[in-house]
Amino acid sequence: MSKEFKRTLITTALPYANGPVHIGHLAGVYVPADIYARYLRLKGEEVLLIGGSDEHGVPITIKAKKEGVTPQDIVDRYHNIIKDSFEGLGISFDVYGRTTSETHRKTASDFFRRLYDKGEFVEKTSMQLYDEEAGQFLADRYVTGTCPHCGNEHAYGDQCEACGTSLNATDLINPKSAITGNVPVMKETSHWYLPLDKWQKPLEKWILEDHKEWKSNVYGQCKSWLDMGLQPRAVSRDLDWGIPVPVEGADGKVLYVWFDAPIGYISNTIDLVGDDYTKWWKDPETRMLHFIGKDNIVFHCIVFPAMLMADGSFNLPDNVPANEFLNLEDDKISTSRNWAVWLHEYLEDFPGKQDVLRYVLTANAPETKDNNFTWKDFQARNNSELVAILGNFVNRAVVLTHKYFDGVVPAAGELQDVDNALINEIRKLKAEMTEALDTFHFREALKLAMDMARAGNKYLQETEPWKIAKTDMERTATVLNIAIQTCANLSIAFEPFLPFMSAKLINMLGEGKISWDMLGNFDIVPAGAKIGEPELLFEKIEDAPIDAQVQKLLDTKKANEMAAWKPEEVKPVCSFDDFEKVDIRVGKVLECNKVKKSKKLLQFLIEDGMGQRTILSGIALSYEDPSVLVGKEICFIANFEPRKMMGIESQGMILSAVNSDGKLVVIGPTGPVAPGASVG
Ligand code: B3M
Ligand code: ZN
Repeated sequence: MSKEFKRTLITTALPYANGPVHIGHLAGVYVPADIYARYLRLKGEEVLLIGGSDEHGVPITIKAKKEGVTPQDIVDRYHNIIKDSFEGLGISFDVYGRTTSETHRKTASDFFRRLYDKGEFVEKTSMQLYDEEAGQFLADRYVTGTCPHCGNEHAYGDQCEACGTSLNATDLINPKSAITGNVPVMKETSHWYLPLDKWQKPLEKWILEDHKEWKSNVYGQCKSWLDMGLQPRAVSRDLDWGIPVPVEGADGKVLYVWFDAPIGYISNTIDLVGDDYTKWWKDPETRMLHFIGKDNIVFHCIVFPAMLMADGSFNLPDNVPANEFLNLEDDKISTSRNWAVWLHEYLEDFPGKQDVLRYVLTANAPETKDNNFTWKDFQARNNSELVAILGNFVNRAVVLTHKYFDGVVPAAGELQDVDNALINEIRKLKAEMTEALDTFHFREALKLAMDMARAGNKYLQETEPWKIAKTDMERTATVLNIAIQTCANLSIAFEPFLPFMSAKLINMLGEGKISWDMLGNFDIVPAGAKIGEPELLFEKIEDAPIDAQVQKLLDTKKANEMAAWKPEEVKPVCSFDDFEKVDIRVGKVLECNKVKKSKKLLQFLIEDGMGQRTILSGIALSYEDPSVLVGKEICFIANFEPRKMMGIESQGMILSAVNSDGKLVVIGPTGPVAPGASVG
């Protein structure tokens, strides 16, 4: 932190309310923001965690059109799903608003009008893409085409997801309407532009000189934008879904979603604290942080700050700790391909296991580079870290205290080296954790918290209270007192990460209010206090629920492949005479076996009406058990030139077709036909 601040305003990217949230959103934005907010609250700092749904823009209208419902229906549905699932995971928003609220309409509208009145916009008439069939201008995701920077053929009119470049619809090569698939025409329209070029110098100073401490992925993206030179950006659109441009004669024009959405952070603050919002947005002693994913960097570091600079009365963000992306089972998470773990489904499938997901997503957080989530890793981290290290330590400490002291925390006597070593270790880890949390290194901080539990286990291993209890109750009392204080330390250290576990532990130990200051203390639970019955903090996850999740993903992959499957193109015309040359017959399979030493070949013995013949076919990989074909009637080419393979002569060719899995399926008549019958 470069400056002393009195309070912190934390914003989290407003997810589009066109679908539920998935683990990629969580790992990139919401879990880290929640960890940080909880950490600051533990430190007793004044903090607000602001969230909400982004309910305007083309992603919403496209989804509505697809389903044949109104955009309002879509946002009502998903806003509630998203809000409930965040709550279910313990994301501790102080407010979770929506950009269709009246407060937001007014706040965004007034913001635009202030800038308009100050002459901060340039009104420009230009040629834009227009879909004549749909009767609509095409901007943002209404148009796809080839990215001029990287050649990705599926770039959107506002952004290329392959290279991350932010685009104008007219930049796309070979543009196509996402509504009708038509090639758009050019039509004149006028819009208001925010001249980002005007803010180039102040932005360069603010980011490149004054915020060298920003994460290198964020700083680097900003630098490359600034180096390219900023261009004016349109802040209005020709759409019927959004906040109307508050200027006379602007009928049919709404604010560009990326103009209104970040103002949503302000509106949601107003919804929470009313006029007091100025304290959070305008007092220079307030620090603002934007938690976002890497695809939103330019909007939060360049466009929104330029809007704030143009207004002149708001604070700029102090930091934008953006994350990279999380992949799922080595594949890019995708809403449209349904390749995701959806939060609301996770909460249903794994009730009471919110902390497991929070743990795994933090341990694999894509802080510096893209990272990967796999269900096997999820299971392993639960079983070998949460259960075997953290849960095991707490359970042993609590069970032993019950066993030897009836659950009453014994008083500690004189400390020995081993005791002091543990205390010092926990204090050292606290200092390292604090440093990691202050610099947004949440993975590292979580690892250090787990090291505290590891130190606790090592301590019990070294002191063996179950052995000394046989001879020395005084020493046992000291060891278990320290073990219980270590548990109390864990309830604090883990609170930002695993709030459900922490609440359970605090309750079990009968702790009062906890704070970050107390971390490192060894008198948190007073001697003489009665602690609760031991309760397991985590339970082992067996293979079955994990296999079920993996199967769900395999099913998705299959469904996607089927949807993407297209028949081959029809070959050039074949004359009747040509066709007549091919003698296709029905045969009955008498025997069918794999050919020894060949992976691909099956050997058929066919009854062909005239006798029997052997045919080899390269379909063994598609038939694990070739005997299923015995007795079946199949079609084969009877006059196919005989060929020798693996020392066996093949007298014909079995007909087969490829299914969507790429497997070959043998073709036969649909009713009884005598062997030898001609097909034609
Ligand atoms: N809704 C984009 C997104 O969901 C956008 C973020 C707005 S933050 C003000 O990635
Ligand atoms: Zn690109």
